[in-house]
Parts: sequence; C-alpha cells; structure tokens
Amino acid sequence: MILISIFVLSMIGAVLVVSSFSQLKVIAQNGSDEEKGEKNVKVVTGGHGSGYGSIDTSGDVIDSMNETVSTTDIDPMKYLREFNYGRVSTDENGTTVREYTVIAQDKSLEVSPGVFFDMWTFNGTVPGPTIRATEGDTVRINFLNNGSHTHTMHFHGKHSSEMDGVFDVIAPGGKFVYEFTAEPYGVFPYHCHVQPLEEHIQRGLYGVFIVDPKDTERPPADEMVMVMNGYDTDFDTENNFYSVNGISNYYMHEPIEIEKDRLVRVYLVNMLEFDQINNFHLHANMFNLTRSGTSLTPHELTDVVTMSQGERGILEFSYKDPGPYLFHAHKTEFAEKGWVGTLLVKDSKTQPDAAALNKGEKSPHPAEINNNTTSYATEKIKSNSSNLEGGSNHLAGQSI
Ligand SMILES: [Cu+2]
Repeated sequence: MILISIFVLSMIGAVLVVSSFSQLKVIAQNGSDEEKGEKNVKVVTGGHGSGYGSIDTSGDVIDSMNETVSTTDIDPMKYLREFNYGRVSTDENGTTVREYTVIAQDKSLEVSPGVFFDMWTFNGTVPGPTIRATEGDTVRINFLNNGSHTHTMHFHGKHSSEMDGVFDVIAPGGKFVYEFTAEPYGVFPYHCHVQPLEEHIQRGLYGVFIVDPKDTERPPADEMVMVMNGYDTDFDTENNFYSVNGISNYYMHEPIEIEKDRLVRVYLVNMLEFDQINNFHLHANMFNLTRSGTSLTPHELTDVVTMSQGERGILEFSYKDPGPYLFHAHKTEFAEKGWVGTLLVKDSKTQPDAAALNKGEKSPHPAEINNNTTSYATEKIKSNSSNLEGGSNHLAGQSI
C-alpha cells in the first residue's frame, strides 16, 4: 500500500513537472518569437542591457534608426549652427558687454522616437543655448530659475569665486546675475553645479560657451557645435540612449549638409554622464584637433578623439569628394544606441542625386539611410550668418 502510494504520488509529481515545463514553454513562446511575428515588434536600439548593439528587450521601444521624433522642442539641426551673441552694448570703458537671459525650467522632451524624458533644461531644450563672445568681452547672464529644483550656472573658464555657480545655489523662483570677462579664448562647457551633480547634469543642464580669440580670427569656416550626451531613462546610473545634440540617431535622418572643399569647424564638447569616456570618429577623412580650443595651432591630426566628461576641442576638416559620410562614437555601444550621424558633402556643380540616395543607389550604407524618405530629397539651405546679431530670440519664446 505504501509502495503504491509512493508510485501514485510520483506519477502526480511527474505530471505536474511536465505541466510546468509545458506552461513555461508556452509563456516563453508568447513572450518572444511568436508574439513578435504577429505584432511586428521591432528590435530596439538603445534598450537597456549588458551587451553591445541593438538589444532585443521588451519590444516597446521604437528603433530610432527607423523612426523619427514627433516633437521639435529639441531641434538638433537648429542647434547645430545657432550661436547666441547676446544683447550687445558698450560700457564706459569701451568694453563690449554681451547680455543673455537663461531660464531653467522643467520640461518633458522626446530624446528618442516615442521616448519622453522629464528633463531639467536651460531655455527649454537640451543642450542649452550656445553662448558666444570674444576674448575680453564682458559676459552677463541673467539667470532665472523657473524649475522645481535648485540650480546654478557654472561656466568653465576664468572668473571670480562668486561667479563660479557653486556656492550660491538659486532656489526655484530665484534669480542671479553671472558676470565675468570672457577669457581665455577656447571652447568650454557650462552646466549646473548643484548636488547631486550627476542627476542635475544627466537631466540636461549643460551647454557650450565659445570664446573667440580677440586679436586673430580663425579662418572662415562652416561652424557647428556638437555636444555628446546620453540619457539614463530608467535611473540605474547606466545610459539607455546616446546622442549628439540631443536626439538619438537624429542626423541619420537629417544629414548635416556641408560643401565640398569648404572648411568645417566643429566645436565638440563631451557632457556624457555615467560613462567614463566618449569619443568622436570621422569617416574617410582626418581632422585637425585643437584640444580645448585654446590654441590657434592644432595639436593633432587624427580621425578619432576620446574625451572624458567636460573635455572638449575644436575639429577642423574638409571633404574633397561629395557623398554621405558617417561620424559617430568609436565606442561601438554608444554608436549603436544612438550616437551616430551623417555628413552629406555636396558639390555645387554636381549635387548628390537625392532620389538615387533614397533608393539606395550610390549609398555605402543603404540600410541605414533609406528608411528616411525626406532627408536627401529636401533641399535645406542652412546659414550660419543669420544668427550672428545679438539679442534675437531663437528658443521658442525664451530669451537669450
Ligand atoms: Cu541643477
């Protein structure tokens, strides 16, 4: 009787085990291939995981290589060549005074298609406005904190302790005037310096400050600003999305048009939080690198520059052959999670065949750029001269 009971119990147990495995299998199937086949769930770029490249996670994150954002609060194309020279006046000593208004405010921004992140911003966008002055100018920043947390503006460069944006934190509703002489010439980051610093930075409170040399102008060039950043959208101190100028993969859909044989000058700043390094790689070319922009003579000819957070430089190059060229982080993980873009070199005599590019002809990366139906077909004349006068407002209702 005892043996029979053990046998029966064993059989019941075996059935239960089989049932459990069967159940597990069904659950697994429902959660993976079958469901994806039925619902056409996409492989994600930028999903969180420990590996490299496109991570296949829950399937509810849109691949930013295939889709584009639906909002314009972050406009990487406008940001690229937008230099704010401030409202200009001259003081009693004959010194040029450049006055800017910067407003800290909370804002939900679309950092990758369909991914909205509650950010803390300077003037409603990320990165914040590019502030530009000439060596020796007086820079005056009227800072208003309309956000829900205390903030400051900490500029890199030379200035007094009380203008350093560290010890005087500005409470919500508060104001502060930062005033200092722009020196030395170079390219600098500015950012909030309130603790916990990593959160105030990763939430988006940073931008670029350019000081032009006073006595010697740099050669004429197509100038642009690139800020490398990332977003930890699940707050585990690991970035889920990477970008240059605010939106993952933006310049894959909207290539940066440049002219053949024309000098391009990129003011590059790394503000990436959490990761130890970031870098920039230019395809099919080399660039002259001036670290921190504090020299008129380049330090290096290279095609990769690696930077830790806060590091920056000026990159100068030109292309001799028309066509699309990639630029991206040479930290492959970052590139595949959104830090990649395209430079489209145009020749005034033989414009790149937009229709052909969209069909995948002439393209070295057809799978990556053909998802976009408008990028190459739309002729967008960009100018970096329209924003050179001070005082104009380019930031959706915000003063600068
Ligand atoms: Cu802050």
